[in-house]
Amino acid sequence: MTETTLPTDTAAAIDLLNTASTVTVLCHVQPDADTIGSGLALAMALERRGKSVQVAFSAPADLPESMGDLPGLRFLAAPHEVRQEVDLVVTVDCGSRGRLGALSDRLDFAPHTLVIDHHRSNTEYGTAHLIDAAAESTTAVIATLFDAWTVEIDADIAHCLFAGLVTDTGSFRWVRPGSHALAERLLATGIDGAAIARRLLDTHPFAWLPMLGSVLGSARLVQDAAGGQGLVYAVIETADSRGLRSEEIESVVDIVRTTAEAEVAAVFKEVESGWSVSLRAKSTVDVSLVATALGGGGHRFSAGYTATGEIGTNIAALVAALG
Ligand SMILES: [Mn+2]
Repeated sequence: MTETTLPTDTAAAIDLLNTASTVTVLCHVQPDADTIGSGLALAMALERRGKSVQVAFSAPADLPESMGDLPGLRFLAAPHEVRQEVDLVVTVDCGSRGRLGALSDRLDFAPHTLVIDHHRSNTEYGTAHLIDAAAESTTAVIATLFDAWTVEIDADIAHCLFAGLVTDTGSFRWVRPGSHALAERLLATGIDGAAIARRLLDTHPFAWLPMLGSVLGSARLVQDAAGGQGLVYAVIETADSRGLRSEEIESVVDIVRTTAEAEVAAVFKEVESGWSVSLRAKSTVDVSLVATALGGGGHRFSAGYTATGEIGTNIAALVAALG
């Protein structure tokens, strides 16, 4: 391989993007800043190359408020507005087809589907794949793609890429060599990294505090779970989350997972269909395997799944899956 030869998957991805005239970029349900940042950055690059592009996610109806100042929001389309047939569908940060929700049918109408992701559990459901399970964020995969595709990373694109990088690395706690170099490149475009991080990660309404008091007050430690390494869990019932945003709900696991006595943390969030469960591990347990066994997926130290039925049954099932 010479220096100018691109990896096969990168070259194939660029070929698909260059060849298409109409593109739909799909983000995952319950979108986070990585999937939205990736989608909007890709849309801006595609528009510059003369493509007609839409970005969408199937649920919930509204974009999380904390992402309301990301550049490129004009590309977002409501699910019913998403074109049925396009030359290319790209999914970003979606480990499985199911993560697309009701928009997964758009994969069936497209001659080509490109999956861009960093989930270890990715099921490779496209016709082409650009997956780097070692990447910090899907926006980091997109940055590498843009370099190969000679897309200039200006401040607007950098804002979107930084949003995914800062959130998926937990404010640069889960990093690897190169993570800070990418952050430096993005910040050098003039974006306000502190303001972006504050809005995405460090801004909650006052009602967040009493919710935390109630939910954390009922957390439980199961010391003999996970082979004696311990499980700590908390339950967020509908009554706890009333009037709060997804940002407040998603924040809980980041507090619960700091428990010294437990390798694994879980937060059970009551949703319409039952429970949405977030799992975190520190260093020894691979929660992507646990989540996959329970019908979900994710990363080695951060994963999730959904479940129906009684909370007690679900806690018992998780304890059993942890071994
Ligand atoms: Mn991600």
